[in-house]
Amino acid sequence: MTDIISAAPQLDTALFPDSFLWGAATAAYQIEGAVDEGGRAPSIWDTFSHSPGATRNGDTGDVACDHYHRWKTDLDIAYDIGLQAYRLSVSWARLQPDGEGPLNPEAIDFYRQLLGGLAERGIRPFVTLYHWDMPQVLEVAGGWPARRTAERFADYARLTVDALGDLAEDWITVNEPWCSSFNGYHAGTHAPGRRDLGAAVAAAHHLNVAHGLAVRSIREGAHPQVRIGVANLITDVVAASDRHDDIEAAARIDANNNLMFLAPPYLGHYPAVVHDLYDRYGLESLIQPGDLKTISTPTDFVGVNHYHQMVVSSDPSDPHLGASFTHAEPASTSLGWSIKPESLRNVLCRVSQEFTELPLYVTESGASFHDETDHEGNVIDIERIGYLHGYFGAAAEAIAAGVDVRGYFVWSLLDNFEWGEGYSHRFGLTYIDYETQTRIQKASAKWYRIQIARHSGQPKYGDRANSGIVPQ
Ligand code: IFM
Repeated sequence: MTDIISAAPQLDTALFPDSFLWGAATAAYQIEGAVDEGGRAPSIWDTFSHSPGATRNGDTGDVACDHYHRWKTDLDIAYDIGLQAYRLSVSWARLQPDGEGPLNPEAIDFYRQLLGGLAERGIRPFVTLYHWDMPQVLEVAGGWPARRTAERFADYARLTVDALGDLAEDWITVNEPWCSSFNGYHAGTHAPGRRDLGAAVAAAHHLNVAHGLAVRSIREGAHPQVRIGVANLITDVVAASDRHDDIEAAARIDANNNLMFLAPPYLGHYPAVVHDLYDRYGLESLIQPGDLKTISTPTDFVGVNHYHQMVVSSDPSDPHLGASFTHAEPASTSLGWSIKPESLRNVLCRVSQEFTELPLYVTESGASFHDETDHEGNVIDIERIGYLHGYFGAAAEAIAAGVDVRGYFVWSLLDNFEWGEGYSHRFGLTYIDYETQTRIQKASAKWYRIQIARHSGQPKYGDRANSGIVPQ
């Protein structure tokens, strides 16, 4: 293993600023399990994953990585890798099982322990308030297509930051609203599994409103000084050719996937191309006076989740966007996504040039493979090392071009429940044997530890030497 890692390509860590944060990310429903414990109520993902045929192999998050019970082990792994920052999400269905009213004290206690464990290990938390596990009761009441859900979310956000904001200074309101709205309410491939484009458009606008209302409500709460951002999935969209119809098709995909969620918070409007697509599905009539001001309430940083490049062709047979796409060559992950590092550089440069001068964090980027243990029990994920080497290098290129990239959270710290794909694709730096819940640091985790140590030699946040934690 050591030989393999030392033969692997190494990052030029001098290209990253001294204060650069080396992190990894997870999300509650993907790792916690314990869905019936601690006063948690069902979320839309519990309902969806238990619906026949909804996920690959009928997989659910019922147990997942059992992180709810094994969080100390997992934080020790994070520490051992040398992570300086860890992005996690808190579960709305755990913290506020009824979708309104006071928070659940057992859940507060759990997350206070978890955040306290990070503090002990000198790891800076970035906490996401909504990574897709809305209480089912709110979906029954209308879900994201109902405006009231945005108001419920703002209340939950404020109560949560009031309860935990002394332990975490960096908060992310909503993760990837494109997935929640269009996968959840139009494609039906994510919870709640609806197939109604009008509902998806309403969900998209209300997720944007939810973000803005949450920023305001947090600022009125007990910890107004916390730093706040939203994490969008930003895809590098390119036209398959220089033909006019392909370029127009790419613009429509870009409008749907990127502009609908990037323009309102930073530019304060929906661009004409978004209105052209969605006014006939009710967008204009959903926008109430003051909404765009609310959505563009100032924030402190931008979360960029990025995975791949899409190559788009005009496709008149597609009734939604008149477009079809392939994933860019040359290499691909187990999900068929391209491994094309310049796509990360492209989106980082684009966000800073076209949308905002706020600091950027790569809040997710990573690659799935069908990792397996070898005869010695090791997981030699050379492809993932190649991916990380390329994508971190692309972040360095963006930094060299003047983009203020402050950190990078590898998706993911652990193999986990990959939503509709269940457990069939592994994104982790850490291999999970789901039968035994054994954790094995993959070669990529060991490679990452070396890069972090080469860059910094010591942690950037807290004082690890005095933490009292002595990991194995
Ligand atoms: O696993 C997901 C994560 O929850 C959100 N962003 C994309 C990842 C990989 O699909």
